[in-house]
Amino acid sequence: MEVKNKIIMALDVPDMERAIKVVEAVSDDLNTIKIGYPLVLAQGLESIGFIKDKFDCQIIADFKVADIPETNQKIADLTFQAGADAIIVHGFVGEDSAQACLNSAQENGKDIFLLTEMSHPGASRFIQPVAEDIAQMGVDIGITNFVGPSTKLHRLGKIRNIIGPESFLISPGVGIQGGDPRETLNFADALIIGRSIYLAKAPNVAVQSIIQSIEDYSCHFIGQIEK
Ligand code: NUP
Repeated sequence: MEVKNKIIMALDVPDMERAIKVVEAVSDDLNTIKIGYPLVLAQGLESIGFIKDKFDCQIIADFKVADIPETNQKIADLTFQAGADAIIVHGFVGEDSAQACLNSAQENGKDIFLLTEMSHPGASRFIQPVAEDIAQMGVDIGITNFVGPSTKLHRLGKIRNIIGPESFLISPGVGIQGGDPRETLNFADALIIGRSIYLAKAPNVAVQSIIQSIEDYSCHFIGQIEK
C-alpha cells in the first residue's frame, strides 16, 4: 500500500453528500481513505466500493474486528468483497482471531492492519499494558502492517522497536487528539487524520498545510528508543 503524502484521511462523516465533498477537496493530495462505522452504518457497506470507485483511491476499513475466528473471517471476507483494500483488526482478542483475518486477506489478495494500542486516554488502562505483546504476536504470525498511537510517542516507539523498520506503521491521533505530525513520523510511516481535515472550512487547505509541515521532514524512524 503506497500512501501518497504520508496522509490517510479518516472519513468519519455519516452524511454522504458531505463525505463526497470532503473527498473531492482532498483527492488530489492523498490517495488513501479510512472508512469506519460512522459512514458505513449510515450509508451501508457499499459506501466503501462507492468511494473507492468514484475517487480511484485505496480504502482501509476501520472495523476494529474483535470476535471469534469464525466470525472474524466472515467480517473480513465481506469487507474485502465490498471493495476494501485493507481492514483494521484488534489484536487483544488473540492469535487465532487475528489469524482468521490474515487468512481472509491472503485469500482475497488484501491486507490487514493489526491495532496494537489506542490513542485515547482510556486506552492506558486495559490495552496499553498488553500492547507490546500484541505487536509481538502480530510479528510472530507474519503481519506486516500495524496501527499505533501518535498521542503517546514513547509507546509508538516501543511498538516500532518490536515490529522492526520494515513493517508498515500507521498512526491516528494527530491534530485534535494532540499528536504532532512531524514527531509521529519519527516512528510511523503514515498519519491517520480525520477531524483536522474534514471539519476544516477548506479541507484541501488543511491537508496542504499538513503536507507542507512534513514534506521537508526526512527523519522517518529514528531507530531504537530506550526500552
Ligand atoms: O487508537 C486509535 N485511535 C483512533 O483515533 C485507533 C483508531 N482507529 N482511531 C481512529 O482514527 C478513529 O476512529 C478516527 O477514525 C481516526 C482519528 O480521527 P481524528 O481524531 O483525527 O478525528
